[in-house]
Amino acid sequence: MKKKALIFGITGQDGAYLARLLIKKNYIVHGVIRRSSSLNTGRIDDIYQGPDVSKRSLILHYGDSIDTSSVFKIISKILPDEIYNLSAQSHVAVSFEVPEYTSNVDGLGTLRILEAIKSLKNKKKIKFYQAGTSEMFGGSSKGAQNEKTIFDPKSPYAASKVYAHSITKIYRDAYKIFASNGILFNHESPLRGETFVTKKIIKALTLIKLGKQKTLYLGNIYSKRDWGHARDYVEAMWKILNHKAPDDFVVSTNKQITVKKFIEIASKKLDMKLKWKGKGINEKAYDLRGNMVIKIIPRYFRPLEVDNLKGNFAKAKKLLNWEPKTTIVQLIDEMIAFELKNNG
Ligand code: NAP
Ligand code: F7E
Repeated sequence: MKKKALIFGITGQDGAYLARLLIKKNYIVHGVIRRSSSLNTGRIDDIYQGPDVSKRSLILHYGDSIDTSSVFKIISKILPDEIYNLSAQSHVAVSFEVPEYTSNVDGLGTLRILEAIKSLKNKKKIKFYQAGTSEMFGGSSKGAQNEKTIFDPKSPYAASKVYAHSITKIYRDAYKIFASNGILFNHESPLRGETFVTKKIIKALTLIKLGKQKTLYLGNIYSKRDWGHARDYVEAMWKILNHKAPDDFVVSTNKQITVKKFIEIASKKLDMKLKWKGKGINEKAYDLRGNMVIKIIPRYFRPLEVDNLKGNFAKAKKLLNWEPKTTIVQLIDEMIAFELKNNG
């Protein structure tokens, strides 16, 4: 019999890659989508199967992580083998604007799923994956961060994810549920949301190159991130749930660069020469004709910044035989090719 997986957050970047991976692995994939006034299924349109298709490998259900009844109903109806909780208000800066909503979805949303799994324990042993984040480390360490590094969240988003991480461990230990935490560092792709910095940079530089945009506005370009590819990271999620025991794993590339360095690699790839002038809030980048193409503005700075994230995936390598396959340069190439194809 085919395995059944249920993905909360299937319409997001990771959900779209994970659904493809699981279908390739012969799963029947169920996904939770939210009702929205404009279509939010763009990332999974190419794998969508209508109700007229017999023996579907992808089935979508309306629900919401803040709606306890829909969470219970969907899980008890499907009785999946594996649940991946990717649903989240995932934007760090936005979490300062909507802290209560973020905590409800990202924190309590996890608890709702765990409660459903617990109540169905005697009917089915359901494995659970929680999408944790390097943001939980926040300001905690100068060096590389691993599973033993102390959490020091710096945003409502990160605090909610620390709660979700802890409650997942608690349900694992107290109720013997196969519940695992991924602690994933930033991962990107052509499907990344438009307001995350990598996508914002690649899209804007491509449009500037094509003469369709004038200026890119950014915040702190000196923060350092450990950026990998979402395609590689969803493979780690599946390996985490298919490991012999539930556990917590850091997933990263073990390398970091600044946002500014990311801009420099991308602009070079696009054959755009940039000249930086000024410092701090007055820093700007100009093209060779003297046009200002990048400007730093206060709006994109956060009330608290996390400036140093770099992982150590040694445990995932050792126990899961997982390692990233895509380099930062390959990631940037792929993101540029996608923008050129869609905007050229
Ligand atoms: P994303 O693109 O923002 O996708 C988030 C998904 O959650 C979307 O499908 C969204 O639905 C759904 N969602 C939001 N609120 C919901 C609610 N109330 N009920 C049900 N679904 C809801 O995020 P991502 O980059 O794919 O990341 C996936 C998960 O990994 C998130 O939990 C994120 O916090 C975590 N994470 C991401 C990274 C990263 O670098 N990408 C790193 C570490 C951890 P709509 O499409 O309808 O908005
Ligand atoms: O910012 C700086 C910003 O929003 C990266 C989420 O997936 O990864 C993501 O969170 C850095 C930060 O990602 C702009 O201040 C400068 O230092 O792309 P980001 P994030 O905050 O690291 C983690 C692991 C998650 O779990 C989250 O869900 O770039 N930055 N200027 C900017 N960031 C944005 N968004 N926009 C700017 O204009």
